[in-house]
Amino acid sequence: MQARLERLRQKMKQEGLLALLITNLKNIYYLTGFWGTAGTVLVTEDRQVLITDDRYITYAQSVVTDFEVVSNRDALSVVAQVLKDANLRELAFEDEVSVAYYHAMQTVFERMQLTPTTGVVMGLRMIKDEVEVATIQRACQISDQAFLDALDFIKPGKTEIEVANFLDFRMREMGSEAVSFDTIVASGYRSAMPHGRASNKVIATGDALTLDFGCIYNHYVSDMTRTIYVGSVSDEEAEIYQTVLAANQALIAEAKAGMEYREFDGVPRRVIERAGYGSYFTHGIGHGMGLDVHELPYFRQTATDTIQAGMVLTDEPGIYLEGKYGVRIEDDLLITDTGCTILTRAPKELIVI
Ligand SMILES: [Mn+2]
Repeated sequence: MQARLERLRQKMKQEGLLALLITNLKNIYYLTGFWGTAGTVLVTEDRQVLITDDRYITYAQSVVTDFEVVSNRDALSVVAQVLKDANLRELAFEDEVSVAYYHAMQTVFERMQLTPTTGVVMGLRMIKDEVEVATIQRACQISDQAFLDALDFIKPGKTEIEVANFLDFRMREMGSEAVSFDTIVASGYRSAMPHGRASNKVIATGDALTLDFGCIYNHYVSDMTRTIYVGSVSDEEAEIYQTVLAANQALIAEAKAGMEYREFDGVPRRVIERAGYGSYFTHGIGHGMGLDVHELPYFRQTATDTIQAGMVLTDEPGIYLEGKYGVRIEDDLLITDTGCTILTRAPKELIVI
């Protein structure tokens, strides 16, 4: 936690921010260890304060070690006092606040310069430390095991929702606190919809079945996708499957610190293009994940930023033939200086159950 605060102060210095108001609750957890619905953080050059209310104060005092902890339901008045004590006339804030909150700030900080910022703490969160990596790894192990167990559960005649409920419940049994997003179970023609949430459709023999799911373990997420076949698989589906798998594996072979964002997307995309399915890979290759299931960085074909050691990124190529079927395979990768570590270990060979 101390290291995170130091990194934040360094970044504030680089960006010329004398005081930063942090209202994003996950950013607050990241910096302080406090997880709750009422939290406001102010960081200046020499003070860091967490403001919560009486519902959380005992808990906050027990888990937060590096911040002053204050209970006050009027958090902005506390912020105003700290700024006044330090003679500060400007305040930076996270630009994701609501318009109503911004108006409240304009009232409280009437004579101060208010500066919106984007991605200050989110930028720090891109690089995971050892504790974060270990936590994400556990979340991935839980979803790996739930997938293996689901292979025994899935039968023709079950509905997609029944399969989703099974996955969700198994992950809970293994210690997850929630799903990281609504579980996607998309069978047959619905597998061509990249985000086909589980429906009442009955799974039939001959269906492709895409399972995209993840859990939250100690606040950190997993996010994985596997496509399997029920009863049988056609030659075209098998060819598409092997193409998507080759794309997924090409990125695993190439990914390492220093790779440009556009290459992270480009390496697997070229595999799919060469196979003639380029126009059927309709989304980006992946995203960062951690406290949020979608967080920085995101990948575009024009981005020349480079990926860095400590990032946890998804590798999720897909091919979708509308009205017929689709395939997506998704792993979570930890980027290292020499390559990457695959955090999701569930089998990827073509499975027919
Ligand atoms: Mn994903």
